[in-house]
Amino acid sequence: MMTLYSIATCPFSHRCRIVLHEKDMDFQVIDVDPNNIPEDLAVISPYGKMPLLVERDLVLYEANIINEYIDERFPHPQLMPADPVMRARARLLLHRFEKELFCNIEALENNDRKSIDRIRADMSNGLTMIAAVFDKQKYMLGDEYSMLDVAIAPLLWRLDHYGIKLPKQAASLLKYAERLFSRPLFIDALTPSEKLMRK
Ligand SMILES: N[C@@H](CCC(=O)N[C@@H](CS)C(=O)NCC(=O)O)C(=O)O
Repeated sequence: MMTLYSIATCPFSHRCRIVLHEKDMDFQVIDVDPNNIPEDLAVISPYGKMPLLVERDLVLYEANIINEYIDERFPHPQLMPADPVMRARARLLLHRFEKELFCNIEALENNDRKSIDRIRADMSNGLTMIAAVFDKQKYMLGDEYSMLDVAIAPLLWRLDHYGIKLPKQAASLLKYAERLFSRPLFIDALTPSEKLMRK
């Protein structure tokens, strides 16, 4: 059985919990205290970060790498596109999410006083640029729910929690977010601490 070591409030761990719940398979999620990561996990996690996936002698870290492994190991429902061109595009977009949005998560989590206003504004601008996509389509890659939707959902869930305000032009993004949040499997994947992040 797969074991995911997760932090209950961590958006990266949240991504992996969503994918585990999307697949009909056995798994366990163990919450780890970020201020007291157990020694046996610290030695197998090179950067000391969660999430961490352990399955027999396989140890994986980095949420997107973990998620692609789960998706390939349990292909139904498939979350990465089957077509190589679409798959490459999906990987590029996952990369851009990290470089342009999720690179700010640590500062948002730490509520870094000096830079927090600028970071919130950058996040708001970055997300507003994506919003136009949802004038024409239901999900990030078209009409099918995919790994791209999994990757962005934890950030959209945390907008209020991180103090990120979106302008009116981003209304279609907020509608899209509600579409993601209403999926029963999305709700199953939330930890009690995440449930408290939104009223
Ligand atoms: N790039 C990593 C980021 C993981 C990450 O930053 N996890 C944070 C929690 S959100 C963590 O483990 N922090 C504990 C620490 O740094 O000691 C991924 O995608 O998995």
